[in-house]
Amino acid sequence: AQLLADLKQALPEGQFRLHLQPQFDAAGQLTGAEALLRWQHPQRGLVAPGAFIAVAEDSELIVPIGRWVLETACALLARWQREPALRELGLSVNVSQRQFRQADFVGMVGECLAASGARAHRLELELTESLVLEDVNDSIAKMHLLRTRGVRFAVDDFGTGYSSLAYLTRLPLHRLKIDRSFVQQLGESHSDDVVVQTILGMACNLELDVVAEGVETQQQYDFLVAHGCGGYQGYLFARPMPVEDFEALAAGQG
Ligand code: G
Ligand code: G
Ligand code: MN
Ligand code: NA
Repeated sequence: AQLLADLKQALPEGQFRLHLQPQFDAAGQLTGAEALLRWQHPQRGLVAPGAFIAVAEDSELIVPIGRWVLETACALLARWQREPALRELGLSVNVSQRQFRQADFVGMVGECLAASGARAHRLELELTESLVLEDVNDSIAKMHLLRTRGVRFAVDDFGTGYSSLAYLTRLPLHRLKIDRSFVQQLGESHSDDVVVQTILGMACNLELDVVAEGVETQQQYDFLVAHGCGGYQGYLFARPMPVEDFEALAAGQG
């Protein structure tokens, strides 16, 4: 209850931050980042979303919070457009189920893009399989509308859902993000090796890009490179970091 009361204050008090976790291609080039929400709590310090996203979702606070995340991400993209070292980078934003089901979700994203001047194709929205499947027709309709504007979509935590694969071909997708639970034991667990190789093969056939999440070891990375994975995110490369640190990293790479 105290958490909920504090959470209600967090947005008007300006206590939210975005941290960015870098993403790389197979050649080690920085390609962009995933935006990860953090709450700078006045007493508790920096709080990770695991501790409050569910509460925000249950209370519908996730709707204004999710809007703040998108506005902030679009403002960042617009600023990056003016910097040679940053202009090619993409930014991925997590979307919650309740936020996505809002009747005006498509319009809200459009407003964030228009107000900021961000180029839509630099923005990627991450949807989980379970979010998409919970109402496939609504999902497909909204995704197509946004896709028409240029916005890209990734399926987050891919492989953890119990979906039929048929739906994948009906969605205007750009990337699959291989869930880190499959990446963790690559090279040690035969079944995880098979799952990851299968996802990579399927993505190739469907002409989708892939990002492996939670890459922590050289062994995992070597396996993924050997099997043709194109995108990488994980502690082996970089942890989520404040925006300034990410921009410094990008400037150093460029
Ligand atoms: O670093 P990590 O603890 O940031 O994130 C934990 C979980 O919180 C992840 O599943 C991630 O998808 C989710 N998450 C992080 N940022 C956001 C956000 O801005 N919106 C939503 N809906 N979920 C987020
Ligand atoms: O569920 P989603 O994929 O949106 O959330 C990403 C989550 O994964 C964040 O909490 C982020 O901090 C975490 N994460 C990113 N890289 C790694 C990693 O290499 N190992 C672990 N254990 N977690 C990671
Ligand atoms: Mn994600
Ligand atoms: Na994920």
